Amino acid sequence: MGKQRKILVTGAAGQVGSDLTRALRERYGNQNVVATSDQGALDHAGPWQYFDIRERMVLDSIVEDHGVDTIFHLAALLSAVAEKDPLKAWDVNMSGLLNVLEVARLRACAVFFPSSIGAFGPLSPRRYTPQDTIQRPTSMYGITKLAGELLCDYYHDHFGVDTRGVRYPGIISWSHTPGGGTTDYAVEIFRAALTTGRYECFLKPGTALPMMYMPDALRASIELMETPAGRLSHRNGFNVAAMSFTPRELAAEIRKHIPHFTMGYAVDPARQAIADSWPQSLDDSIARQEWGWKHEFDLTMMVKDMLEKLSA
Ligand code: NAD
Ligand code: AKB
Repeated sequence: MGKQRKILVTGAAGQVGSDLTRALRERYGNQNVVATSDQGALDHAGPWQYFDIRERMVLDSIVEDHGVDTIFHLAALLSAVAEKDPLKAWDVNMSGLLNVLEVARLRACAVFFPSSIGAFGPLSPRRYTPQDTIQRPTSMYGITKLAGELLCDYYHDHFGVDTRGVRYPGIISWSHTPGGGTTDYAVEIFRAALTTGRYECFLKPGTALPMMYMPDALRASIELMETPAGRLSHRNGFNVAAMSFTPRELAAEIRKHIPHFTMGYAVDPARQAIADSWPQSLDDSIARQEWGWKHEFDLTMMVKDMLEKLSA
């Protein structure tokens, strides 16, 4: 994004959307970033509006009124919530994305669409899962994320829409609670460690999953959108990696700072089944080659920063 942009963020009241809205406003100016969501707290430092992403005409009028040229489309139902109401998840995740792509096509907007490690499935290689490999997700969330990647490719290839996106790992952050995903334990654990000193984990102790600290996730999203288009062979669903750990390893790292912290396990079979179908780690060499992606935070740095920020 070399030029000044007029940006619309959907899902701006969520875990990623609230931090991304702040980061985009710092970079492009408060008035150039419109924050939207169907509910929750929106940052009022710039323009904001509540609407349901399934209402295409409302989306179109916001884009027209504000002269929007770039949409960061984050509104979605996450994996655990989606599995409880799969039809609604299909509706919100797919109708929402289709509305964004149609408005982007008609009004010449660029689109950022975050996919997920959930777009992989049990037939994908589980360690260092490659960029281009078999994808047969078994959760409704994963199905919508894979279909979303393909739809974004389609709108670029057939209509010339500048679609781009990454497959976020589980995102860890301190400023906002997570929205109902399988990786939420890796956020909840920090508040529990600092308050009660104990956490009951809903995944088994040895469940390895790819994770990323929020500052890296924000940078990945903005840097991809700012990359000159000519450098990109892929466009959507870039693997981006930072760290990979199990609940047992995360607890051990937290214990280095809070020695009395203890963790028990009350495994949720639904979320465990989803986690067992996802990669344990990602190969993100394509993102590193094509647009210079590089993570900054590893497990040690992330845990230290999380505890400092939450304590403050
Ligand atoms: P979240 O659940 O915290 O926030 C989702 C936001 O979407 C909320 O503001 C919610 O109110 C809004 N929303 C839901 N339904 C809507 C509707 N019908 N109309 C308008 N808005 C609606 O999710 P998040 O963690 O911030 O995730 C943001 C995006 O990143 C999602 O697309 C998610 O799939 C993707 N992602 C997140 C993670 C993660 O670990 N947080 C990992 C991989 C991918
Ligand atoms: C979830 O667990 O649903 C998200 C994700 C990894 O997509 N955090």
